[in-house]
Amino acid sequence: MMPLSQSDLTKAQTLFKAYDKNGDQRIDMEELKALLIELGQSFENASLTEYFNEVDTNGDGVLNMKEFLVVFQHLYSKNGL
Ligand SMILES: [Ca+2]
Ligand SMILES: [Ca+2]
Repeated sequence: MMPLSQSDLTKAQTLFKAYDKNGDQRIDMEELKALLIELGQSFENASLTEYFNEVDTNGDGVLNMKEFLVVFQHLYSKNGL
């Protein structure tokens, strides 16, 4: 994993807030799905679940900011967002 620059961190936080539709400071599966679709990533539902479980490292069923940063890095390394 490459370290995130301050501007990447800001970008990640902006995305996080924009897609945290219910404002609970967590990204759930539906919110992640909306984000990925918006960014043009296509996921089969099964692989989305698999992916979500993979990045949800503490297993509480939602992504906190720290967990979301991993998603951000995956997106970043794929598309250079
Ligand atoms: Ca949320
Ligand atoms: Ca989690």
